[in-house]
Amino acid sequence: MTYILLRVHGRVGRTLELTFEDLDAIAPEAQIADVSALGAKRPGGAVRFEAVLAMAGLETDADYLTLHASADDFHASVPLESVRQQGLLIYRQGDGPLPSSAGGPVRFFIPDTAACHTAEVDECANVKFVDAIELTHGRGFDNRPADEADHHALHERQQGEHSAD
Ligand SMILES: Nc1nc2c(c(=O)[nH]1)N[C@H]1C(S)=C(S)[C@@H](COP(=O)(O)O)O[C@H]1N2
Ligand SMILES: [Mo]
Repeated sequence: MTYILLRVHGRVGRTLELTFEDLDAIAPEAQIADVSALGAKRPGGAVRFEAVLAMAGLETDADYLTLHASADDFHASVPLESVRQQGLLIYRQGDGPLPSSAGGPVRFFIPDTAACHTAEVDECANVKFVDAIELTHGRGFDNRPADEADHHALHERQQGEHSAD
């Protein structure tokens, strides 16, 4: 499996196009064996977002991180500093890729998030099906649900999708 899972672009030193093998090759110190030990609902292995950022390099004015999931057109933009150290990219289960049922191929995960739509960095920012990470100056595109009604509607839709597969 050598196709590109994740593109890292925007205000970076160089654009990255990462495959499963690229993520797997990142240093063991930056790999997390199982995120369920950190409170994730499903098991999975992750790599520290910071390690990926180090590969890309950052322009000095980059201050927001925008997570893009084109699969279902979901996007979240959060202050870079708030997730820089804690953010994880879940990308594997055992030796294989993360299945879409667990948010794969790549799921962003921030341990200890605030409750949904209570803060810029909330559980809703744990974006599933991430295919691009964009570094920006100022807040990027974000279509997380704005209030409880929108949030409820989103979860109802997802419920429908899950029971359909
Ligand atoms: N791609 C994508 N990621 C997403 C969402 C979504 O609709 N699409 N929903 C978000 C919201 S609102 C929440 S609360 C969590 C739910 O995660 P779960 O499905 O693992 O419970 O995923 C977040 N990530
Ligand atoms: Mo949410």
